[in-house]
Amino acid sequence: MKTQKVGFIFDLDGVIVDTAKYHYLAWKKLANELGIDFTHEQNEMFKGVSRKRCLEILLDIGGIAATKEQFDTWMVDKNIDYLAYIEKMDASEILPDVPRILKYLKDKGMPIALGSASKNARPILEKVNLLHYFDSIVDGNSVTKAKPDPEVFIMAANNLNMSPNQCVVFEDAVAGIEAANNAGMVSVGIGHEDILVEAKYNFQDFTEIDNSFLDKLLSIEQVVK
Ligand code: B16
Ligand code: MG
Repeated sequence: MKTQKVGFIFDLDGVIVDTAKYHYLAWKKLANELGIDFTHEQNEMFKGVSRKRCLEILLDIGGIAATKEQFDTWMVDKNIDYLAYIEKMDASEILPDVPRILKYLKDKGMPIALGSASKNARPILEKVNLLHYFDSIVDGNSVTKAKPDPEVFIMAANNLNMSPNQCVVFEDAVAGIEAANNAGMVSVGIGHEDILVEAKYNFQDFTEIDNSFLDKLLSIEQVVK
């Protein structure tokens, strides 16, 4: 099969590792301190969303009006708790078959980037020992606009020297799939297809992605539309 160079952009939380459970525990602790109940269902709204936006949503849920100082303090408090969980992470927390996919693409010489809303993306990739696969890291420290704005993925494509229509994005959040589509990239949803309805392709997880699907993405007719 004829192959071309394709840029592969991975989201972090929910795609490479399940850090949502740690975000949840840290947000729940803060919520409870503020007298707010915070459920797993509500945590769904936080996936792929920036830390600042998460706190705004949480305060809305609790009907709490915060001063700027309180807001900033709570952002820091939440992150300190979250980082305590991250500190204990290791390679056992990588989601199934992610290393297989990264290795396959790397061996084929494909450029690989991270496109995440998290400001903690780099230390997490270091902790789970996957940082070396990535040619570029675009994260919450680099972007000004949150998904579904395509900024994060466009920046990743630029860093990889690829045009958007030569890039594939793996995402678990609705806003992330929208961002990939808005960027003019091929979106691959990782998660429930009834939630990620806008994704061009959908898989429950990476164990469902075989080499022939990756090869299909590497064939000129399939990727560039
Ligand atoms: P941080 P992703 C996102 O990661 C998480 O899904 C979201 O829940 C979190 O609020 C956001 O990162 C910011 O994370 O507090 O570490 O900066 O899915 O975009 O990789
Ligand atoms: Mg995600």
